Amino acid sequence: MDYTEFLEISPEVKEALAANRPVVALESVMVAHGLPYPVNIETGLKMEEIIRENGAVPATIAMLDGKLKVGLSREELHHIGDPSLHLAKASRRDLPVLAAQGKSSATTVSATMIAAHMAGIEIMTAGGLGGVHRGAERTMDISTDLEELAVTPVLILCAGAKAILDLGLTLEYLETKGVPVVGYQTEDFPAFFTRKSGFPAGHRLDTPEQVAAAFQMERRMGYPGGMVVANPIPEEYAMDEKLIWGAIDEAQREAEEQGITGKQVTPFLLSKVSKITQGRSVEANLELSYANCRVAAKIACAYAAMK
Ligand code: PSU
Ligand code: MN
Repeated sequence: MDYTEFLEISPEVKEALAANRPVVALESVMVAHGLPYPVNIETGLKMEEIIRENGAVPATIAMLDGKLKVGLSREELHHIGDPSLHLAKASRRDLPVLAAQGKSSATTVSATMIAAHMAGIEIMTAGGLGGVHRGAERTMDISTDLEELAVTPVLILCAGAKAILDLGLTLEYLETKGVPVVGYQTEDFPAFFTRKSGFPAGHRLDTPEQVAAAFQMERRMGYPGGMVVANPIPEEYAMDEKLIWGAIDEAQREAEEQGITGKQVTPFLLSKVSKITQGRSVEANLELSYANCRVAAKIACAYAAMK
């Protein structure tokens, strides 16, 4: 397929892909909506730097003026992180309309997977994976990220999922959709701010090579979808369980009281949790993101070496 009408790959990423060098895609909602300004931009740049230090080429993805940009320049990253621009958050359903209208938006995991796949990138890392929200039996709020994982062959390295979701139901949903879930050096599916959720990840793998081999096998078997690899937050940065679960419960109650729904739910909960924990959740978020970039780059290197 010729995607050039709406896909623009940076020269650096294009060159790396042509030479079969490892590339790691990054979503942009974390920079646009997941972190406070200006920490968001510094973090976006630092994540790219860490990926480089670990031998891969970073490709942050966003939609700018109707084009899916794969590999943002510094200026473009600053643009994405500028809160005064109120950039939208685009998932799968939004991309065609935004592209037709020439609009700009940060991309969620699902939209980033779509662009990465069009560009030929197979490994990505994400701030947070969307999932089945608490109370989904009433609201039907289930992130399209999970559907995307079932149909698009991209590996997502993340720190598990936040307890703003129903983690048990999120794992059930991924099982129904046939998406492999791997714990990286852990049996337990991590809960983002903490190392354990109490729910088992499907499989434990311990090295980048093992993960790359499993992902390559999924490709050889002709599966259409991707894989979730969950890397627990480094021990020294893990949050106190009582503090974080309490903060999430409180934020959840406020969201219900204020009638927050739809795509506003996640950003609302995250900023409340940050306030309640006096910024400690943001600090943990930064550290686990850096750790994820290291592991994602190593997996991308191992995967490229196998090709
Ligand atoms: N969960 C988080 N942090 C995030 C997101 C989810 O803990 O930043 C973002 C990601 O971009 C994810 C998207 O793809 O929100 C999912 O949004 P929704 O729940 O509206 O599908
Ligand atoms: Mn939703």
